[in-house]
Amino acid sequence: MGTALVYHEDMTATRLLWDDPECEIECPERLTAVLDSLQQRGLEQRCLCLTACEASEEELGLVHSPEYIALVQRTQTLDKEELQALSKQFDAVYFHPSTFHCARLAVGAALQLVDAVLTGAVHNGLALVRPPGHHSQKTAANGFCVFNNVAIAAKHAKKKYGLQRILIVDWDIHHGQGIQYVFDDDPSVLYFSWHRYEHGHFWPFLQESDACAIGQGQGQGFTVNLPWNQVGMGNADYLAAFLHVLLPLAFEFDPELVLVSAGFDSAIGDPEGQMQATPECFAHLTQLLQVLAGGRICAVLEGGYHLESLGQSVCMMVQTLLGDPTPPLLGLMVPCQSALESIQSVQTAQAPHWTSLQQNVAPVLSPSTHLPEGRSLSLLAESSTCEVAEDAPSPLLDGVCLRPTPPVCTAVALTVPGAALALPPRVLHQEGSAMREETDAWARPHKSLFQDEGLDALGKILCLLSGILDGQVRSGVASTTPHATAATLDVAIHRCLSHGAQRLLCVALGQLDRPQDLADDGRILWLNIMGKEAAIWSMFHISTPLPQTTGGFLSCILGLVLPLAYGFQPDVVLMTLGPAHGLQNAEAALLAAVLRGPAGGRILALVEEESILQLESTLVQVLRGEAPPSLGPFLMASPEEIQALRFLKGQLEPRWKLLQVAALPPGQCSPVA
Ligand code: Q9C
Ligand code: ZN
Repeated sequence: MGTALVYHEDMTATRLLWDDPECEIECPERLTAVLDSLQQRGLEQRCLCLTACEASEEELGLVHSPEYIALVQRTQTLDKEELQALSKQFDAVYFHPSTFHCARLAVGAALQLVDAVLTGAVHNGLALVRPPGHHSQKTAANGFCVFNNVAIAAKHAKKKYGLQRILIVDWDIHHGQGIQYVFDDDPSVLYFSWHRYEHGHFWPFLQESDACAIGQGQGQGFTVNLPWNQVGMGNADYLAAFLHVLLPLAFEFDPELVLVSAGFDSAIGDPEGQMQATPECFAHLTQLLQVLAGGRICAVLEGGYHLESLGQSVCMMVQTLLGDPTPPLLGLMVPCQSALESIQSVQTAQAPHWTSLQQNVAPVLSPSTHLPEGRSLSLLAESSTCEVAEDAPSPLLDGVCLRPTPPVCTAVALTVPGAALALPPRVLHQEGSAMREETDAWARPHKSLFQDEGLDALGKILCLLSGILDGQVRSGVASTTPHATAATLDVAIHRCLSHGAQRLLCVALGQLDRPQDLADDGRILWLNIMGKEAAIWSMFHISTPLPQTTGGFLSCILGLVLPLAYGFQPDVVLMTLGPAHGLQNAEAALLAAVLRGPAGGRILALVEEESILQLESTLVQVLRGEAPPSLGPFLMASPEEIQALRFLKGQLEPRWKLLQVAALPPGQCSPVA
């Protein structure tokens, strides 16, 4: 099992044969640049490389008309003038004598990838293709696209494997209107696209790209458009879109397969998109999608025209598909006002169709907080434009981030004999221990650690924690002895601080109080998920009840825990399952999987002995990058759960801007000028 790369070098053949400034950016070097970066970083070698074959006419016919297929076929024998004349009949398209062959290979590559994933040959993969596909339609080429690779792949997955729910995530910076048209009335395909829109002033200038286009008939609610109305959207904006729109819907939809229309013209440096998201952002977007559909992700290249940015972004995605931890996301984690408005417009348009959105909309500012002219007297004045913050990293394209993987991916330190019998590769069963004097010194304030095997367990945990802090080990799972979980966590926190950790995120489940002597200086973000009442002692000391429904649990993770965690940008995460933590296996796995993101994969899971036997192997799997098990059927959050979350979010929003989902009152979609 692993990651597939599907490719054929013939796809570099098609190219523009005449002068056309609009089309010249879709060039063969796009593919060679991507392949070079993958090779340079040793990533191609780690994938299962498959050679693409041409799709059959029957397969093309899943989306395209026989007449259109015949028209593209005839371009093989046209001369340059004829090709140019035909190209003019379409919007932003060029044909080349090799176009038909390349476009059939592109579809074939997407289908082979779906086959490899759905037969279980690989977990996930990427098809590197030209021409791209998401703009092409039943009877028309459009926007460099000839056949609709991803739409055909979705039809194929439905037909050949009987899939009933497929999610398509289109993160290319253009609206994939071709995909939208194919599945407009089809509730079995949830199509999500974000795109540069500028109130209809950006190509392809369509009213149906706006948020209020939600699908037709049975398909209402299964088209999700998030229009960006300004350029300059960055990591925080993309992350907010995933946490507050895409992921709540995706979990409620519960897809069996995720297809990604993976265009990287949404990344920094791209001349088309003019956005600011860094390549690392695509590692995080990928990792967030990996918790869906058992990790079955098929990505297919769409746009991406800045060769350096494209190469780096693809590497980030592939490395994440391979299971490596994500690099930290840099920059201010503050979504801009325009992004918040866009996000709210989608929430408003989609809310009638999705339980998770009806319940998740944050307290909308009351009318009195709006100035007469409709501008918000908002809490977010600091972030009212999308310009890059001055202290944001300089256009990172100079610094090549190699994301070295430590030899030991995950280590396990256990107190229970018999656990950890069969560990997967690159997982270390840690036997080593800290020096006895050191362990004693750390344990001294805690009586509970001197009982039973307490000191032995602590010695192992200290050794594992040193490994994580020094970078020899990426992540770990450790068990604590009975009644000693709180004391162990206390020692672990002080150990991290004494090592020089600048920011430490503690997510504590069950009966664990915040250690008494911790300074409230912003170095520790303490989040307790337990009990009945939501409570806030400071912006860094928060308690929220553990929801009892899947819907409530997801709202808590996506709407509260992750916005706080990404906003805090911790060096290390301590996730602790203490007494009476009440978490199901699948919930613990999901939490661990998503908490790998904010701290570059540096996470230690401390689990009380009682739970370790049933949790150990699942936690190890997700920390290595495998998908968590399904949470089971989606159950609506209870009113009490929603109320608690609303209260917390309202209180915390002034400090933690990724929590914000409401900006202006819902705007109506207006006709394109
Ligand atoms: N400056 C893909 O990315 N030209 N197609 C727009 C606006 C057409 C993009 C001109 C862009 C097509 C797959
Ligand atoms: Zn594009």
